[in-house]
Amino acid sequence: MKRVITYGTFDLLHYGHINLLRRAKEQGDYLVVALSTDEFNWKEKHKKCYFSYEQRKQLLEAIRYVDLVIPEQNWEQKAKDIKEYHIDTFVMGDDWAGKFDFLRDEGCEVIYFNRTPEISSSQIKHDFREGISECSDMPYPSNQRRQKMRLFIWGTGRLVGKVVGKHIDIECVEGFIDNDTSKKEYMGKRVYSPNEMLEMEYDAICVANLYAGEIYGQCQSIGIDLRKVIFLYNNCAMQDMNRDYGFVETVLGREYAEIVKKRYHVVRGVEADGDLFLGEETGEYYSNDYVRIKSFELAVKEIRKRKIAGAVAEVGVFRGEFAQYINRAFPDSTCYLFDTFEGFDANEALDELKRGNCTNAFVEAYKQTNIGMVLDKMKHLDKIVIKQGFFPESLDGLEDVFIFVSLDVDFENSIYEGLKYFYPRVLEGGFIFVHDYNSDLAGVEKAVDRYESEQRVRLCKMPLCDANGTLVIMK
Ligand code: C2G
Repeated sequence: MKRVITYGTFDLLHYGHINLLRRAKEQGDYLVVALSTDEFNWKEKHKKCYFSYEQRKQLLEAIRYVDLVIPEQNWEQKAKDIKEYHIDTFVMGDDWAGKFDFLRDEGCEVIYFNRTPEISSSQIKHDFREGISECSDMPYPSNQRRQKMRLFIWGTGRLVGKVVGKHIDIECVEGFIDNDTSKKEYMGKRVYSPNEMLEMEYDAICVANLYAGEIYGQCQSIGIDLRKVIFLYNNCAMQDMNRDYGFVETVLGREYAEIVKKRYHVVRGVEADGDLFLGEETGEYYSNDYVRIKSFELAVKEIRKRKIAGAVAEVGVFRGEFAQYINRAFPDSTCYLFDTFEGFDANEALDELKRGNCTNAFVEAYKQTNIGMVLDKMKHLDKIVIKQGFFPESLDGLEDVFIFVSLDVDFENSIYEGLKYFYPRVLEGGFIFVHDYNSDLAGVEKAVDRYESEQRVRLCKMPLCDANGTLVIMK
């Protein structure tokens, strides 16, 4: 018996899916369909299905080509499934062409079939939203209907050249929009002012310039329907302004929609996926400290490029929110975690309170931690060395060389002692992140200034715009 497998969401089951399943079954005698669970779809594909997993499973099981439906819960399960279900052939639509070739190493044939053109679950949702239907009295086949989509491009500058002709054919463009009313015609099409658009019928407006923020506000104030506006660039800092990627995909197609989706991040990280840290799940703390963690990820990339080896450390671990990323980024490095794990040194805290560098509430809050809570967050436990106590006494004669250190001890004296011990021991190409340098914890910046003047060194410094004003020191 020849066994075949394929994977998918199969939401709003349509003839494109059926074509795929039919051709998949033709490859063998037994077809397994790995159906994306609702959680997997939401977390990994940012897709909200119309039908639940159980409903989609019920529909698939009613199809005569399908012999077994199993859950798809993560991207990595394919190799295991092939073994577990003794699969001979893996099949996908060619929008995934090349993505799963590695499965051939499992001794499995990999086939990509042409997608059935222009139909997709997101297209169906869009059409129903717009009251368009395949069997309407208008005899347009859906691809012509797309060309009948009244699509406008906002912008007449250099970025338009990167979009039109490459991702959107000019014959699909009804016209252009520009605030510069002196522009009347562009690429052979009429140029409208934003206010003129209020009199126009439009299905989609693609903003192809770097003024997403201003244009978003302008649409809001003059009454352009933001549900139909797609920001192709610069679509925002932390929150993607494009609201419905089903609509974006309908207008732009899946491939270009994916490109646009990856553009919105503050920092184009290693994978520019925004919600992954070095390609892995990030955990809920991530979005609270996005810029520091994403900057750290880029520092990790630089350290790895330099191929330097050494230990890593954090002084001032608290609950391990940042230390977890350090440990994950350097799985081969000893990771020293310095903290009392019971709160600040009472004398130093008293001193900082007197100097007005912090408040009682601040001091109290930092007692809420313990070693177990920290270790629970660590991925490479075997690399963790707990150094409990007050710094620098907790060094306890430690000698090592470092490639990354995080100093997050909030108070002047501890930061100063941290720089004094670690800076000379960080290898060239290594980094120190000093947390709270630009914050209301005034002792931190004083410590750095004091270290530079007393040690007569000029540090290579780069302040970050993250939540707590981290200072990056490069060696
Ligand atoms: N498909 C097709 N023609 C269409 C639409 C979809 O051939 N008009 C194919 C897709 O290429 C895919 C399968 O039908 O092979 C299921 O499509 P989706 O539900 O969109 O699958 P997707 O969300 O891309 O999930 O791990 C792989 C993913 O789970 C695939």
